[in-house]
Amino acid sequence: MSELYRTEPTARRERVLLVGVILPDSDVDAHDPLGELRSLVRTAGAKVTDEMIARRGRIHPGLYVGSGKAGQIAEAAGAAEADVVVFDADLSPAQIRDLEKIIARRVLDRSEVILDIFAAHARTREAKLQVELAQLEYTYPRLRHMWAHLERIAGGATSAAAAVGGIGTRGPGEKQIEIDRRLVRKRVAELKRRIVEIDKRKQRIVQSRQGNFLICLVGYTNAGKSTMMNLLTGAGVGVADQLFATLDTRTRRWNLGDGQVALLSDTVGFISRLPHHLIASFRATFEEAIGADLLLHVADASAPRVVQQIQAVESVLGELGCERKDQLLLLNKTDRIIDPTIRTVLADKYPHAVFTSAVTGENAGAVVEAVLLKIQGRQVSVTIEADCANGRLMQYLAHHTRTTDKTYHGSSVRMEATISEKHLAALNNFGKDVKILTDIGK
Ligand SMILES: Nc1nc2c(ncn2[C@@H]2O[C@H](COP(=O)(O)OP(=O)(O)OP(=O)(O)O)[C@@H](O)[C@H]2O)c(=O)[nH]1
Ligand SMILES: [Mg+2]
Repeated sequence: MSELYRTEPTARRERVLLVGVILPDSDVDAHDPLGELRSLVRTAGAKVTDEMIARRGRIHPGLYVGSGKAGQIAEAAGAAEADVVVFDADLSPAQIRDLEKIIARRVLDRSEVILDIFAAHARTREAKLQVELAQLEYTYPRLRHMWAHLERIAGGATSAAAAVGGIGTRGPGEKQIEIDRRLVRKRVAELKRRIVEIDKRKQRIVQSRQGNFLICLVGYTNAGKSTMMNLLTGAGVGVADQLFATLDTRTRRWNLGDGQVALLSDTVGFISRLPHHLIASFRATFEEAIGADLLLHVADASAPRVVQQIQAVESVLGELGCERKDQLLLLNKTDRIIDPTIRTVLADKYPHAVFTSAVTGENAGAVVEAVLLKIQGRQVSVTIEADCANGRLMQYLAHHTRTTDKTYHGSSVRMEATISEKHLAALNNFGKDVKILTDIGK
């Protein structure tokens, strides 16, 4: 069944009508409610030909929007010569089926578009298996309804070809109609088994790195994580002005100077309302974040919805059980902030964040310093008296202190040194071979 997996983008650019549904408690961008869905659909390779907004007091259980609105959507789709109608919502398979009957075109929801992009961007075997599982679990029940009345839709759509390919059909595709439910269940079980193996292997890899300080870049998709990885480590990983450009994690050595080395990993971007199946099946990809000592949260400070994006990332981190991890917020893309008051507002809201630009390198030094501080703790100046005969102690001091003055008295040495609080505390392990005489940094 693996040959069913297709990642080739379709040759023809499909025409899409976007539909946003605003409910009283909707948290959408008032200026551009469909902005994110538009980017998603474009990233999936389709062309947005028209957009509509429906305001409702509550969701219509059968059709999501009311039947009058569904009729208007059908008319607008016809006028825009749209092949597909994409809703900025998560629709049930039954809602999709009933909407398709009225609209006479393929209807997709937001999660299916995200899954479609993941399918097109998955490169490694591991990422492909994960996407396939998520699609079989999420898209398959929806596709089944679609095939049942496909012929009628194909007749009604502007292009019959459009109804059987393109956006939302990558991955387990049109041949799916021939697959019986039992086989799908078998395949899902098989994929889950293989993904558990991948997950275990990944956990072993992450564990084998213990002893190193593990840092993981996390953040909203397109925030600049991969660009930041390149700036900090010279890794040369792929960067694109696209949503979900990165689907595979990379880990690189990061030399922070001062004798300090860490491992830095890049990860899949997050998005608000990330399909639950994706989080579950991409767990192995998030293993880096789960096992990290420090999360570097990269946010696009030039995005109008940066605050909501930061919240969305925090909520996904919560789902992964990472909410209590040590974090450092990097407010990236400062070179694109036009209105200086935005910077002031953000600085007020996130007083511990570092403003930076992965493209111009602004404040890269401050990022390194902030990370060093996280790794080593605060630096203090002290006078230390140590027994020179203790070789291990001498080595420890050479490694973890910067010394400005040293005087020898018999078999002991007295040094004026700068040391991190963490390393200073660890000096207790050397017992009476070492004495802290002054602690002037506190
Ligand atoms: N102007 C500006 N553009 C940036 C900056 N950082 C990243 N970009 C651009 O933003 C786009 C996305 O960057 P990526 O590094 O691919 O973002 P990402 O967070 O890895 O995105 P995904 O892997 O898709 O989740 C690219 O076009 C980058 O060149 C920045 O500081 N300033
Ligand atoms: Mg990336």
